[in-house]
Amino acid sequence: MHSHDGVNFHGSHAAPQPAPGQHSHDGINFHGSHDQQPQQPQMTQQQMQMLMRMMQQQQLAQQQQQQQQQQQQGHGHGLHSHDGVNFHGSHSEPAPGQHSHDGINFHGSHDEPSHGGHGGHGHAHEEPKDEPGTYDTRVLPYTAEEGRSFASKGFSIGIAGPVGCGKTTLVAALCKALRTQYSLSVIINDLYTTLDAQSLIDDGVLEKERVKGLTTGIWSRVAIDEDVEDNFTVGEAISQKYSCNIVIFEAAGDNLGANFDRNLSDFTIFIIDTAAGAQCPLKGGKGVTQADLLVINKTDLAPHCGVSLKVLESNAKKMRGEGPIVLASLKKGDGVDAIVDAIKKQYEESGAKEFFDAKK
Ligand SMILES: Nc1nc2c(ncn2[C@@H]2O[C@H](COP(=O)(O)OP(=O)(O)OP(=O)(O)O)[C@@H](O)[C@H]2O)c(=O)[nH]1
Ligand SMILES: [Mg+2]
Repeated sequence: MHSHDGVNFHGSHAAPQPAPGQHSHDGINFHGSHDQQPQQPQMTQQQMQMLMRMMQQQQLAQQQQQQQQQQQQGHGHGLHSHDGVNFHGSHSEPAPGQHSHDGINFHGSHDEPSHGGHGGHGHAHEEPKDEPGTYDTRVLPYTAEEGRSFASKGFSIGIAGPVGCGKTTLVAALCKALRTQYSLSVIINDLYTTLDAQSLIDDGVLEKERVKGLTTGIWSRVAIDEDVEDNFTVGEAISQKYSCNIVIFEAAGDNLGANFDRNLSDFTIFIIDTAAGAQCPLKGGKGVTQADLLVINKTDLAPHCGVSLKVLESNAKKMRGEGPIVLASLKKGDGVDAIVDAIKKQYEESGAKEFFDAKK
């Protein structure tokens, strides 16, 4: 519902649906309740189109509701839910030919934004606003006891952060730092392009076959933290094909709330950059508060942006408590060692090291 108090405005994006006999707000008379009036205004072409569109939307919402009901009875893909039972992928099976596993392009099935929520979720504007959470209460990685098997998918690192913060720069740096010791692959999410995946290939960071681009459309956040099936499927396939110890997922640039689901990520890294301002971490978002590691990148730019690194870091600490933070200038390679150390520590603690060492 809309509130006009000037502060909170909880938009509901559902199209207004006039009840029979009622008027819509744009003055279109749906059921002719002005019959006695001699000068009934004719519908303009624009009004007709609007009416048609509303009817189509209503029909689509009904279809999605039915689809969702079918899916709830539907299929699990071995993904975990947060309580350790099976996670049911919330969108329909891809049509044959929809996904391409060759080359760098892997089109997710999220191309079309749908009225009332993604693939029938219908929750985007209905759920109460959630809290950014705290580092201490974050969801921890799945353990072997909970069914985490490195045989199906390598130790997974999820890198998220706003557009342009330096995710791909970090992916490239990590590949260079880890590729001699580990079998790696990377999956790069982007809205509509595979530019980042291609640039990693062009830079010779990894062999072409080990780099997959995945397009999410507008569902960039959802693709890593809610409806992760596309990433999960590619992550498993590529891990098994190349016996990967480590798979790195880059999220498409998104907002501060993006945080990887544990099905995708044994170690989550969230990046912000100094140009976003010293207040940025205070705004919260699960990425800032609950990622396993927060990287504050582009420290070299701080003086040019009038940003105090001290204030920025202290604001980040306020939001993360004991959660680790690395200050970095990834373009120059500063901070990469600290990030690699944190990854290796978690690789060991997760049991991945023991698992892969035993296979040697
Ligand atoms: N000055 C400076 N520039 C950086 C640094 N790290 C990355 N950049 C630059 O920032 C720009 C964006 O970096 P990317 O690594 O592509 O950022 P991204 O987060 O992957 O961007 P999207 O995938 O588009 O969201 C590039 O021009 C990088 O060279 C840094 O430490 N300092
Ligand atoms: Mg990128």
